[in-house]
Amino acid sequence: MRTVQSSREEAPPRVAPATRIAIVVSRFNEAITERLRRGAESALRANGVAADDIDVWHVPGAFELPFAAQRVAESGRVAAVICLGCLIRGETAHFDLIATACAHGITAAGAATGVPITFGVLTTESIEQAMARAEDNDSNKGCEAALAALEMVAFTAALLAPVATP
Ligand code: INI
Repeated sequence: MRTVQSSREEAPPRVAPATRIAIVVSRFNEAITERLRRGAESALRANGVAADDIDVWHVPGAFELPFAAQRVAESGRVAAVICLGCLIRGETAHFDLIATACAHGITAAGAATGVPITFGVLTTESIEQAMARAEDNDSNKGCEAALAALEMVAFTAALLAPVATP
């Protein structure tokens, strides 16, 4: 039997050389989303992704993330896409609309393209809660989304690997 499962506790595997990963980051609440981007980039670099193999794209807000992520995934340039954004409930009456559209859109983009697209979008009640999830440590949501992307890249590679016959 071949076990190709990993748990959250296990470190994600280091990537194959020249694995290209995209980060799509929203400019809305930029002070937070730039921290998420830095967290994602350092997690990728720490796991063997070369700086030149990280594509960073910016979009206006979280609502635009699914469209951009799907177009980037369809380009065939990258093994995974990391979406980063920040929605703060207090700042918008349409928080729920944007959050739902964003989450559903990102899920649909991954399903439509077959490219792993991960969700590093904060949905918080306050700026303080958002800051706490964007600090320079392992609880940084960008870091988490980057590690999830690497794990899904390994998952996809394992699915495509030939099965050894006895
Ligand atoms: N976009 C966000 O990423 N976060 C927010 O908190 C936010 N608020 O507060 O409205 C937000 N709005 C912009 C939205 O994502 C779109 O960019 C805009 O509606 C244009 O399509």
